[in-house]
Formats: sequence, C-alpha cells, structure tokens
Amino acid sequence: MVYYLAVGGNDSNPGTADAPVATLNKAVSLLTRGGDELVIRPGRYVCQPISGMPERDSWDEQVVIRAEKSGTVELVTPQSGNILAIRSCTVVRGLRFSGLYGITQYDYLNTPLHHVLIEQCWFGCTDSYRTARGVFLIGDTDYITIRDCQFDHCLSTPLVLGRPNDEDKWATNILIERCVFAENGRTGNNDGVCIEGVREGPTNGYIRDQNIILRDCVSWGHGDAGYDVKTVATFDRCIAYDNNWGFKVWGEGTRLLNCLAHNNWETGFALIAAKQEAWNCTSAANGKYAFRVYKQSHTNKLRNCIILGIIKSIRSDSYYSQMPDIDYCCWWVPNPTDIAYEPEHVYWNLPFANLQSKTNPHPSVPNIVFPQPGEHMVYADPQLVDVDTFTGYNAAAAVEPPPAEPPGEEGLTVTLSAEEVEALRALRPLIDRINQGG
Ligand SMILES: [Ca+2]
Repeated sequence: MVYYLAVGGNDSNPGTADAPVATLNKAVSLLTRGGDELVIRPGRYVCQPISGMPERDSWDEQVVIRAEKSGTVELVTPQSGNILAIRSCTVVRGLRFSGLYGITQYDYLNTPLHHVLIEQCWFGCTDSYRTARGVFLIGDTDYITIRDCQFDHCLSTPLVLGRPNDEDKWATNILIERCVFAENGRTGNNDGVCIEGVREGPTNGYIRDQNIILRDCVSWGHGDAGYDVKTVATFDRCIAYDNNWGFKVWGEGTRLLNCLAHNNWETGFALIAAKQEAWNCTSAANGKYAFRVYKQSHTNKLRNCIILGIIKSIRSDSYYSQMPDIDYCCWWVPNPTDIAYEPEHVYWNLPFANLQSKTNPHPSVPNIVFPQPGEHMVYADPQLVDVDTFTGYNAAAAVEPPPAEPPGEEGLTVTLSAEEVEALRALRPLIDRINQGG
C-alpha cells in the first residue's frame, strides 16, 4: 500500500492519496506490510518522537519513507529526542531533518538494525530548529548504506555509528558514499563522521574488519577530524580539508585509496595503526604533518602518493627507524634532508623551492588546484604521468598490485581543467629531470 502524509491531513483518515494523515507518527505506524510506502507531500512537519514503527526482518519486506519530491519535505522537532527512529529493512529518501537527532535506530540499545538505505537526505539547523546529530546509529547495525546526503552545520558530529568498546554494538557492512559533511562543530571533539569500534587482541587495537567503506565523500570544517574511524575501513576518493585532522584512521590494515587531505590545521593523514596503506593519496598544505604515523609505522605502506610537507612519526625522535614503506611517491619538502632515504625504495624528494618557483606565488603554502569529489588527483609517479596531456594512470600502474578495491570499482582517470594542465605543464622540466634520475 502507498500511504500519504500531508500538511492539512487528519490522523483519523486512512492515509490514502485523497485522505492523507497529518503526523509522521501516525504515518509510519501504517507501514505494517512489506512493500508499503509512505509518500510525504511538500511542507514542514513538526514531529513527536516516533513511538510505533512496525518491525520487519527481510529486505524483501522493505518499506519506503520518502518525500513526494526530494528536498521539499522538512521534518523538524523542538523536542529533546529523535525525529525518525527506524527499524530494519527501511528506505528513507529525500527528506530534510532539523531536530536534536534526525534518524536513530528504534530502541537503539536493544534492537539490532539491519538493511537500511538513507539517501538524498539533508541534516542541519534551520532558523528555529537545531540538530545535534543527523544520523545516530549506535546500537548493533548491519548493512547500512548512506548516500547522497548532506550533513550541514549540525552542532556536533552529525553521523555516528557504533559505540566505543561495546562488543554488542558493532557497525558492520557500512557504505557511506557521496556524502558531504560541512562545518559540524568548528571546535571541540567534533568530526564529520565518526565510526566507533572495539579494542581487542594482543595489541589492544582496532583489528576487526567490519567491511566499512567510505567513498566519494567530502568533509570540511570540523574541530577534530574530517573522518574519525575506529574500525578497519576502506576510504576511496574521499577529501578532507579545513579540519583539525583530515583522516584519523585507527583500524589495522585500513586502506586509503585516491584520497586528498589539504589545509587541515594539524595533520592530513593520521595512520594510527599498523599495516595501513595509502595508495594514490595527496597530502597538501596541512599545518604540521602530511602523514603522521604511529605504531609500527614501518608496516604502513605509501604508494604513488604526492606529499607536500613532511612525514613524521611522533613515536621516536629519530623517525628513520620507523619510516613507513614508501615507493613511487613524490615529496615536496622544505628541506630535502627532511626525508629519510632508503635506497631500496623509489621516491622523489623535491625541494619546496622548485615547486614554488613554478606554481606558487606564496613562499609557504603550495598553490595547487584541488579536485572535487569524483575527480582524480594526479598520480605521484612522474614516470607514469603523460606530461603533455596529464592523463593519469590507475593504481595498477604502480610497481606492486594495488590492494583489492571495493566491488564494482573500475580504474580511474584524471580529469583536469585547462588551467590545471597548464600549471602542471610548468613542472615539465622538473619531471624530465626526475625521469633522467636527476
Ligand atoms: Ca573525534
């Protein structure tokens, strides 16, 4: 059945197109059978916390809660509580949320949640309604997809999954893609997205692979991290800028593919556990550290990365002993001796002055054109870049096979504007020199 919610409806109506109901609470209580759909007509709805959403078990029994026209429906609450507490096998589409909590899981500490798709939704503050958290799923969750959503000027970390060190509250099989996290708390411990995990094993680390994928996301303007992820995860084509930390990745074996961190105040990429890998990542103009490596940093691997600034371990005065495993990377650094040299590895160590003289009018901040989500940055191996067209190469061009990408991902190509090509073409003499081993 398709039910309707409309401004001017009445909760004693049956919820048909001609006789819609008036409140979200009543409307979701009608979704009792698999395939049921709730269509919400344009307008602003002041909500009470949801009390009666029916339970279901199978994705075949999914229900849909959607705006009649995406973006025209505002769900708000002045209450201290959630707007929409959902159950398993639910699709939520095209809604705008303003209220303390936007979407939570029903009875979140006790009822596991699985198979949920949240798409084309907006979470943020409006003139009269304040949002602390947009999506807050901190119970046991499985198969959650959040895509094409915007989390915009919420008062604190707007997307939270899992609970810290709670073995019953795992977030598993999570896909977050094409989401924007914008300025959700400029101060304090606020992140764009936070996924909590459980410390375990002999290293007391975050070691469990829960199939967490973040892809094509942008996160900027946060007091802590753009992404603060305490599980094993894969980041693909994600961007972090203007945060305190760009990427804080805690899971052992986490992979960063094709990511960009720029202009974060403290650190671009914080590799906090062993066996983490960064492929085709760019770190530029971050305040203190381009890559900051912690435990067992020699087990971290960097391939085909462009690094502007230095790489540094805070674990040792001498980071020579803890150098990550680096191949085929280009580094622009204030001083060539800032990078330890290991002869068995191939990378290029270029003084900042060279870059500045070609592209950057400012003496301290590299001036580069940053890509948008879905675009690619230039790969780091100058020998593999066609400097006439600046067409790029996918990770397969690196000396070792790249880590397996998430299912369905194809190789990527560079798309640069004419100005970007021009700026990069100015580096031609430098690249020639590199190719000649100069
Ligand atoms: Ca944090």
